[in-house]
Amino acid sequence: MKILVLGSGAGGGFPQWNCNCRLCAGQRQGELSARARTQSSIAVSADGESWVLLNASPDIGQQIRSHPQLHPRQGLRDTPIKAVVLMDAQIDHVTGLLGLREGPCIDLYATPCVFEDLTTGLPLLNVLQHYCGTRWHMLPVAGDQVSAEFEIEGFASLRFTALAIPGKAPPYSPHRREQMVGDNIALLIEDRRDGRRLFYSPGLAEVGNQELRWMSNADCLLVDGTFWEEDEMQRAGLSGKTATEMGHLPQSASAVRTGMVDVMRATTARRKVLIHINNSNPILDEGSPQRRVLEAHGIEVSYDGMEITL
Ligand code: HKS
Ligand code: ZN
Ligand code: ZN
Repeated sequence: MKILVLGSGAGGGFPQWNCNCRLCAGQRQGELSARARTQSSIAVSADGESWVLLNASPDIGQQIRSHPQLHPRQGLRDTPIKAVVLMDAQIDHVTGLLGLREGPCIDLYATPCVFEDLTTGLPLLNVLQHYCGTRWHMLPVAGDQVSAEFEIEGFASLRFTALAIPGKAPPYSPHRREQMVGDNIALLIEDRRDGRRLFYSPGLAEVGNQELRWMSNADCLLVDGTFWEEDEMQRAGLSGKTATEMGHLPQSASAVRTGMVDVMRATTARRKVLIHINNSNPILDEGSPQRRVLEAHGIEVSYDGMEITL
């Protein structure tokens, strides 16, 4: 299985257009050793020819342009992107669908909650009916069904499993205030040819026993790297909200919970990689002490253009 990191940043990317924090300003001035990052999305392939997009970032145009694997090959109009799977309905994960409007009808895989949000609060799919249109593939993760196995046509060797994870519906969602099963999923992708598994979860609010079991079964983890600390945004004067309130488990442990670093250390995955990194996160600075901590535990920080072969 091949994995392309198209974008490794959280919403707003890095540096964020309106942000003058130490990291954003430092990156702009060239004072930090820190790469710019687009908003998160990855592409997965079994054969290196056909690709599935996991989330569709608002930066999709730039992301496709800078990855030759995703360029048209045969014929006048063509794309190797055969399907899109959505992990949630957040703006930074779905608005790239509009950027695919010039192409063929989009084969779209998502939960009932996400299809609902994208036809009500943020009616992207209604809009797309006037362009390429979308073919809906419902992932039955809702109510008491917390996981669903599925296949994607053209990717015969890949076995996908969608897993309900704790999280929130987007701010614009009609049911923002009452969490529902299916608002957020993680994905486990196994290549039947060699049994290798990827666990992908760019927005993970909490790692319970179930999540830890799924993570322990993976060869590669590509998980929520949004915040280093619970009160990172508050301490930098950027926001009043904590990581928990925003639906992201920080990498550091806090008084009340284990952090993502310790969670990853408890697993045996060969690759442990962070994605969806917010502009406020000190791990963006390659010279930071936080980056040394990650290195000491064999944890990688993904970057735009990173390629992983499992
Ligand atoms: C900034 C943003 C922070 C940010 C927050 C979240 C909150 C939101 C919600 C996120 C993201 C970036 N870049 N989605 O101000 O620095 O309230 O539901 O997902 O990508 S979480
Ligand atoms: Zn986000
Ligand atoms: Zn910033």
